Amino acid sequence: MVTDHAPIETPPRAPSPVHGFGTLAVHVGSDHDPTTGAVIAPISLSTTFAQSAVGQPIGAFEYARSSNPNRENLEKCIASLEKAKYALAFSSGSATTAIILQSLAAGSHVVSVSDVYGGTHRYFTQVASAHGVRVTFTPSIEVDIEELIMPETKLIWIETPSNPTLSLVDIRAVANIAHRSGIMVVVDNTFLSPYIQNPLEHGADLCVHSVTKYINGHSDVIMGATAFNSDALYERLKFLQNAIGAVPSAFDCWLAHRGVKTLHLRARQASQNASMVAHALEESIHVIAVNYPGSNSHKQRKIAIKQHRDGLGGGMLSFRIKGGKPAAERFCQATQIFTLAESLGGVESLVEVPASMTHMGIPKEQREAAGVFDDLVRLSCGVEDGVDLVADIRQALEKVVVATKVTNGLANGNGHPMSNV
Ligand code: P1T
Repeated sequence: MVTDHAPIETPPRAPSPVHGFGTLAVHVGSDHDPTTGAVIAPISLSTTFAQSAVGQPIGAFEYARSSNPNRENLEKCIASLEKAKYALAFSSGSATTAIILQSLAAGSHVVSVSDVYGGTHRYFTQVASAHGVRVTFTPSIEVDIEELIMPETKLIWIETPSNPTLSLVDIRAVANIAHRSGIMVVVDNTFLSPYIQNPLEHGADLCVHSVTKYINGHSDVIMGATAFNSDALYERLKFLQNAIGAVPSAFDCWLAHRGVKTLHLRARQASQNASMVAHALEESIHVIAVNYPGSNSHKQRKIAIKQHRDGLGGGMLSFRIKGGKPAAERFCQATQIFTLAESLGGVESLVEVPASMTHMGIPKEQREAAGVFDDLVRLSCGVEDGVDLVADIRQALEKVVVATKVTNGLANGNGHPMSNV
């Protein structure tokens, strides 16, 4: 297009660490377009970029698997929010996990917390071994890390809070021990988002996200990312990003970048809602136990206070319902605002039964050792009105109790409904 206008001079908009989270979320990687002044970046669909001479691209880009303007903008933004030097985006959270594991040499050993996302467990137990990486799981990593470390141990994998029991790990305590032996610590920060926790500030070497969840926040993108400070890691992971090619599309990067601009608002609201729901569940006679790191009843509340922004608990919680697996399943069908579905971290509230859904692939014995019983219900609180979510939970609990009474009455064959809840 021929234009009379000279490129618009954009004032320096360099993000600075002195800016707060919301300012960084809105502005980093979001420079005005230098030729049109567009406030929002266009979606760069081109797969390839012209070169003026062989090996001399006109701009900063060559081929879109290697890098793309939208991906670069999003990566810059995620890096700033995780207080990291670098971030790299991948086609899913699972691809991010796979690439970090593949960056290890054959023969390497990994120590992981037992309570991890079912897909992470599946990769560790069924895929990593194929390229010579062995994983040992532990339910109490702060206690037994020293005895689990071997000469071949190269990585410690932590999920804090864990999916789905919301157990916490003291990142600093583990990192101090790991670093003495030159071992890297990875923290999957998906459940809290960078708004509530920045693992690198607590000593982690890499922070991992399923961007699919809070960072994108609108349940319409599958993506993953990792953030870190090491130049050597950047070289290695950037190489693997291109060599393996598990990269997100430009459109998805654009969507996730739009989504992350409101992360601070969504995370605060989701956390406030989860806290209200956790309180209501704790008061209910139909509930055995509630796992919510924002509650004073959480057994590791002190870690939450140390590691989470303002001690916030985040938008995720889980609870054991009285009446076993049937009650858990009925509860998920009885909610009217919470949708029965896998995933989490979107603006809409979701409910699921991990033992039968997201964590079904983990053998029952191992699952239960990590606290994932058949009666465990997981909630992802969205950004709806908290009072409506509480009312929805209460009515669903009541419905389950009535259904349980009727079922038990019939099962007894005595015509007199009996409650075991
Ligand atoms: O779905 P994907 O973007 O590949 O992310 C995988 C992943 C990694 N880490 C954690 C802590 C996760 O929760 C997930 C995905 N979890 C779900 C789909 C779920 O419903 O728990």
